[in-house]
Amino acid sequence: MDDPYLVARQAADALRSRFGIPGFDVALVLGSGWAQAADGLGEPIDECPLDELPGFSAPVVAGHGGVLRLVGTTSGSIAAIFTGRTHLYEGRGVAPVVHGVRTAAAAGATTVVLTNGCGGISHPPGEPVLIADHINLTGATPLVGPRFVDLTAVYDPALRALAREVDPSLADGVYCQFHGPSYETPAEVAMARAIGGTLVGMSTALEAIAAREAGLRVLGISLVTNAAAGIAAEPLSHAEVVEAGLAAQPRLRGLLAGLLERL
Ligand code: 8IG
Repeated sequence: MDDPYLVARQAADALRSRFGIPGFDVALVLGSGWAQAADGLGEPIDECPLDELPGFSAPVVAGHGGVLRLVGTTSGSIAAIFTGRTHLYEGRGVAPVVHGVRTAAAAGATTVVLTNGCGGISHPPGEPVLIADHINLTGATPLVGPRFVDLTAVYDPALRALAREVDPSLADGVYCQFHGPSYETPAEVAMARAIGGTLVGMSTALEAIAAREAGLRVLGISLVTNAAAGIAAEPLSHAEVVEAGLAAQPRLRGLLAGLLERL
């Protein structure tokens, strides 16, 4: 990708002219298991395939959509819902992974809600978990050069409090981002636990870093779709991922609806 910040501004400009809006306020990125929960949220404004915007490509994972949907919220803001994301394991590099976040910032957004489906170390499948902090185990970063971004409070404490107004029983988690696409070995999960991780996944941390660089407020919410490897007796399957996502829909929907009313 050319200068990724420039491409993000181009994508934001393309959005503005395509939708005839000055920008949007909130970006919501939907991970595995979240698409249905976000269906019909807010007042629909417009949508377009992501790959028709500069710098975006079509998604590769079944169950990850590839649409940017604009909706109006009851608080009067405009939310942009990204129904899919690019993952590091696709091999296109880090810039495409964080392009949505940078585009949101260039389009005037102040807040990004990053959701994902992940493996649970100390949370059961079907549980949504507020990300309190992350550990970036990818060996990658979206930042190049002397960009010494402070990551003391990546996941905004005020936004986390807001999420708990909506759903007071939300647990806190520490999300470990692995490169993927293979799931972890049991030894890797044991390592993640030993260093303080409670969730394992393949997204979110790199996007959160780029979001903080751009000055966005970040909220991260994981849906535990499976026990991490070695935590439960059975091996992992994609079917299990899909099933746990379905069972959690009502709770996720309530959470997203409540958040959109407040952001
Ligand atoms: I859904 O168990 C989902 N995504 N790394 N590990 C990792 N990513 C995941 C997992 C998991 N489940």
